[in-house]
Amino acid sequence: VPETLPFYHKHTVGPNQCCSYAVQTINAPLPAVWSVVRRFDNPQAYKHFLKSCHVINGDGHVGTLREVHVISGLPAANSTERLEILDDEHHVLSFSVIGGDHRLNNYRSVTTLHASPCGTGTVVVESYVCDVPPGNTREETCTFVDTIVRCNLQSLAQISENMAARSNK
Ligand code: A8S
Repeated sequence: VPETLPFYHKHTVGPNQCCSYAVQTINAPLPAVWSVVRRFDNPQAYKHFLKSCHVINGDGHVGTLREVHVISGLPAANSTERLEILDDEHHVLSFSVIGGDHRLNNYRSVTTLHASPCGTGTVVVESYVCDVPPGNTREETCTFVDTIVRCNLQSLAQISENMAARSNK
């Protein structure tokens, strides 16, 4: 594990915030996984709760803003998000939620990719912090966010593994 990992996943957590993380092993080479994750303008490629994304300001570098629209059935409509870290060398992407119609205020996540210690796979670590919304407990909030993050990472795994399988033919 590179020493950048603990650094990037250390969040400052306020008294009314929750914080957690998820880990996903992917049976595909790191460059394939990174090519999907690094596209701040195209999160809906693997985040299936999103139906669209528009870059409102920026060119894909740090500071770029996007607005995502969420599929129906969730307690949210849209979210405005800012790219905080895009590190192509260490494979780190971070964004923060700066507005929108939803209940996850001050959401911030950090995603790091690591070449699997054995074989050609990739390990993805995604940590997050966000406010606990009024009327919910910390546990409820974590459960809600964990569900979204785990679904996203499973879908990322599937897409990357399909890409890797195709390029091996
Ligand atoms: C991500 C992670 C999360 C996205 C959440 C947790 C969100 O886009 C959805 C529902 C909400 O209630 C909040 O990496 C928000 O995108 C799917 C709109 C922010």
